This record gives sequence, C-alpha cells and structure tokens, in this order.
Amino acid sequence: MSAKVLTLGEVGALSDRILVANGVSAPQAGAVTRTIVAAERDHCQSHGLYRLLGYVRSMRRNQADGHAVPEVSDIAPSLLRIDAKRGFAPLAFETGLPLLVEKTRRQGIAAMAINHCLHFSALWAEVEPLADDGLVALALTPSHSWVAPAGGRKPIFGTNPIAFGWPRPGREPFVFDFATSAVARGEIELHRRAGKPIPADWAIDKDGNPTTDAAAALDGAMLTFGGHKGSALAAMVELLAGPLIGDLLSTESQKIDNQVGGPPYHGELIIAIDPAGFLGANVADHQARAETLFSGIIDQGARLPSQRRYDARKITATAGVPVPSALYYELVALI
Ligand code: NDP
Ligand code: PYC
Repeated sequence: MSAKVLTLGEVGALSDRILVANGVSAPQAGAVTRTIVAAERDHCQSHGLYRLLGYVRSMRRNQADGHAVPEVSDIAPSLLRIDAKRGFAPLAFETGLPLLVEKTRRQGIAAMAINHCLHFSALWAEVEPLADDGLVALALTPSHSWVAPAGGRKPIFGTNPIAFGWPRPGREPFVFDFATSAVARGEIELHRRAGKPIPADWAIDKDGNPTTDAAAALDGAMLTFGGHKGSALAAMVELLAGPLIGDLLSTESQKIDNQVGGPPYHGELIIAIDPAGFLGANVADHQARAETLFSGIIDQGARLPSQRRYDARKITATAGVPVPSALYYELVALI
C-alpha cells in the first residue's frame, strides 16, 4: 500500500483545513485537531486522520453543531457538568479540565460529566493530561451499538472504552485505554480499507457465524473481549456514562446516527482522584511502592501499556507519519 509521509505539523494543518472548510469553528476544529495529531504522533491510526471522514459526514448531515460553545455547570463541590451542545467532545473536555482539576485538588475526588457530545477520539488523550498533573484518572464513554453481549448475537453495547491513568513523578504516566469489545471498531474499519482479514474472534457476521471478513464483521456484530467479563464491563460503561449522567445508551446513539456513520452522540464520565486526599504528606512513599509494581512487570520482560505510544512519539516528532495514499487523497477531496 503506497503512503505519503506527513510531518505532525502537516497533519495538524490538513485536519484544521478540512474541519474549517466543512463549517467547524476554529475552537472546535483546534481541539479535534489536537486529538488527531496526538493519535498520529503516537501511532494510533484508528483514531487519527482517518476519523476526519466521520467528522465531516456528521457536519454535512447536520448532526454536529460545529459552532457549539460548551457550557460549564458547577453542580456540587465534587461534580461538574459540561453541556457540549452537540459539538465535538475534545473542546468540551478542554473547557472543563481546569475546573475538574481544581475540584479534585480541593475535594480529593471529583467527577466531570460531558453531555450531548459527539465523541470520536481515543480516551488516553483525556486521562494522560490528568495523570501528568499528578492525579489518578478514569474515563468512560459508550458509543454506537455495534457489540453483542456474551451469549447473544445482536449488537446492544458500544465499543465502550475504559481509560485509566496513574501519575509517575518525573516520567510518563501509567496509562491504559482499551475498548471493551475485542478491538476498537476503527481497527476493523482500517482492515476493511486495507483489504486485510481480521482475527476470527473479533466479530460475527449478520447470521451469527465467526468471520474474518472485515466488511461482514462491520455488518454483523462485534464481540466483547474476555467473553462475559468484557460484556459486564461494557454494560457498566453504558450505565455510568449513560443513565447515571442523564445521557444516551449506545442503542439510542445508534438510532440518532441513522446510518450516517458519524461519531457517537452521547455522554462521557471522567473521574479524577488526588492521591494526597488519602495519603497527605505520604504520597511519595506510596508512589515509590507503585513503582516497585511497575518494575516487577518490566523486569520480567513484559511492557507497560502506553509504552508503545511513548516510544512512537520519539520517532514521529522527526520522522513524521505515513498516511495511506488513498486516505490522503480522500481527505484532500473534503476541502
Ligand atoms: P488496543 O487493544 O490497541 O490497546 C489497548 C491498551 O493495551 C493500550 O493501552 C495499549 O498500549 C495496551 N497494550 C497493547 N498491547 C500491550 C502489551 N503487549 N502489553 C501491555 N500493554 C499493551 O486498544 P483497542 O483497540 O481496544 O482501543 C483502541 C483505542 O480506541 C483506544 O484508545 C480507545 O479509547 C479507542 N476507542 C474509542 C471509543 C470512543 O467511543 N471514543 C470507542 C472504542 C475505542 P499501547 O497503546 O502502548 O500499545
Ligand atoms: O473505534 O470503536 C471505535 C470508536 C467508536 C467511537 C470512537 N472510536
């Protein structure tokens, strides 16, 4: 597959131009572009430039409000709500972040609900800044109903990611972030675009049979990771980032999308914890104990989640990123 190499600056400029040309305001476009550049920088292509195709579809079909200005509500000492007003999630997140951090430092724990947002990004981009700031963080969001429950064959859950961040003084935080489906849907879509087969345990076709055909998988139902365990976690994400915060389930988001293939429209829950809340002056001692856990993992040849991303960013800063030519020209045609 031929590819065009872009610098990260060129990735950002292309993303901004496409969004603005399709009616997205500069603040909304800037925030989306920051997540797209970060994803390409970290070799997370399933949430990089390719997502612009869906963002633009949602603009052209009037699903997203590209000029939405997120509204912050300070609803309790430990709670805040951001109404994204049908705008994209990244600007809503950036708008609420300072107050979330302030409340967490004051109360020891705080939660931010983002409502009415279109969410198409990777969640590590949200827990990493919190962990960089010394806080423990958890983020959850449902998506569109693409995933069958363990023991069933009909899609009901979203791909429902869970992201967790733990601060590590003087170094990159411990962060993991994965879908509760066997894989993110974006990964199956990239396999379809590249004409590549998928592993047989990612999805079933519309007749309920295991499939290695990416298009048949997208037409059928994705599977949860770890069978009933992933299924229960997917349900938890639906509940915590849906009914608990007064927002939609993945089935409801799917209905609103009405086959457009745009970003899920729903809510997100972000919880932040200040280690000093429990530990007071003893934070450093206990963080040192956490480091022995990480050493115990690494010393036996295993790696920490996110290490691949952190390594990638050292390379892409100078080498740039390869973008499949077909995708590049499809994107340029959107301007
Ligand atoms: P992956 O299976 O690619 O990776 C999941 C996590 O596991 C990452 O933190 C990864 O770190 C880590 N990991 C992978 N291999 C290893 C290993 N051998 N040892 C230790 N850690 C490892 O993720 P998914 O396909 O499930 O999800 C991809 C992205 O899709 C996520 O960022 C998620 O937020 C996003 N997504 C977003 C949705 C939304 O609604 N907004 C919906 C669903 C998914 P590393 O990155 O360093 O490899
Ligand atoms: O890849 O499953 C996915 C996804 C859904 C919303 C954003 N990413």
